[in-house]
Amino acid sequence: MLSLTIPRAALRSAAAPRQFAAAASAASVRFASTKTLRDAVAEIVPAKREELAEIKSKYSESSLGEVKVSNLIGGMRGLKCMLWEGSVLDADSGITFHGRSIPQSQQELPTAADIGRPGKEILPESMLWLLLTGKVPTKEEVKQLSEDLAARGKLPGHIEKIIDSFPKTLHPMTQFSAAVASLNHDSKFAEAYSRGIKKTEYWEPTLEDSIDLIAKLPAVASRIFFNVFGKGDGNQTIDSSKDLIENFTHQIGYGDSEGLIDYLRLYIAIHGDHEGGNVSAHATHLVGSALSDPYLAYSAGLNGLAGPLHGLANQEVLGWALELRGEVGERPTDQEIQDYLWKTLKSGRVVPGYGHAVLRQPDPRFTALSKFCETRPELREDSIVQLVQRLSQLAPPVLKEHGKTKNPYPNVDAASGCVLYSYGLDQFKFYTVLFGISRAIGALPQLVYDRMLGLPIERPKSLSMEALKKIVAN
Ligand code: CMX
Repeated sequence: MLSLTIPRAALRSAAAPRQFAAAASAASVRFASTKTLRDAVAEIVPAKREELAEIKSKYSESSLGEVKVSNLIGGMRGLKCMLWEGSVLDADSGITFHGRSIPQSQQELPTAADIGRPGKEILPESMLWLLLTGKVPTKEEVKQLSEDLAARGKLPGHIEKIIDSFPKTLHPMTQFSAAVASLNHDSKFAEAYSRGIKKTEYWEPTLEDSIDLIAKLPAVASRIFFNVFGKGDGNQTIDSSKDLIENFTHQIGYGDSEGLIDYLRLYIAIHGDHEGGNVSAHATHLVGSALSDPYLAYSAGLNGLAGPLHGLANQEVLGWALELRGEVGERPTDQEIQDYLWKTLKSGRVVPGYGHAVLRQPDPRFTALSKFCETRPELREDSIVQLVQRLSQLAPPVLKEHGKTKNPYPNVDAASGCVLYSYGLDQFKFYTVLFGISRAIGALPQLVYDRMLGLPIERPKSLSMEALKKIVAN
């Protein structure tokens, strides 16, 4: 198997930026006309810096709206106070990645078939490239990136030992976040920083760490999966001719499910970025702003993702749907579903998978996953997938009548876990870990942007109620 990766020895030595460049050009030998990801990112640096300098000089004093007390006590909803390059979320039309909607991304970004693998869905590698560079990669560039990730994917022995020492009863997300933080043992950013690297060069080892981390997340996840659920082999077997998700699906023991492999490619690609204000993205950005290395920053993001109002919701949705079936049977009537929705709401619980802090229409990610289900006979006929679809019709009127949530429509989590379950991946405590593999391809590119643009440490102003009252009383 031919590896295109940057030579490990060069990287392990936490090379100076010049060496990163040299290593990267060695990686580009195979496809003479094909850029490495590092070169593609380096290309955009001058223009991005110029763009920010222009915004600073022309608009620093322009207002983006007033800050109301309701913003301060209401979770900062709607406050425009963070720069985020990869994606923008519109309340009605949903997410766009560097201006491309999910359907446009599905049309434009290289798929598994484009790099000679079975499957039709977007490769997360393609999405990563788009998020980092703003450009659609060629098939060759994606193939090269896929091979580079495969070459970086194995875990160091000390990390395996750390993961193996966790009790099986520890939630997989806690294990995931702790293992990711421990990977900072080999952080090239931390090493370069302690050597005194210049601020303008921070982005380079940040990029190296980010790519290393994205490459290793499947191995961390599959080791946890093996230890907790006893499936897969825990050995992180990686074949460089397979893409990231195909390798991962093999690692967790589902490599013979072509449907699940393709579903996971789509799932990981479209869960990657959802602009900057969501908890996992924001936490990564916030912690990274203190110049914590990408491992520490992303570990913080994962801790946020593990919350039930955020990434844990996909696990909650499945639990809720199974409870519903357990109570009223496999083929509930519409009335039984509506009654169960009311029962949930009246008991003071939220209906998981519904509502959103920004979106005010059905989540296009939910729509994309639903469309995937429509193309697959094995899913179309599955009772839990059918229940998801019926809920998406029946829940919004109930939530509207309930009158609390500003968005009564399904979000991505309404479907994501249930499809995994249908494919036999029924270890639902693992679902948020899958989301965590994905969110890295959005949150880490922003960390590269943060450092490319020299963004400062984040430090908003807080007020006590006493201080707040003094201001508003005047
Ligand atoms: N079921 C019942 N009540 C809901 C609700 C739901 N699905 N969604 C919101 N509400 C309630 C809120 O709890 C809030 O009630 P209180 O005023 O009593 O506190 C009220 O409606 C207003 O909330 P909102 O402004 O519409 O929503 P928020 O921005 O505060 O919260 C979210 C957004 C996603 C946390 C919320 O809709 C929710 O809890 N949904 C269920 C969990 C879920 O699916 N999370 C996944 C989101 C996607 C992701 O991040 O991965």
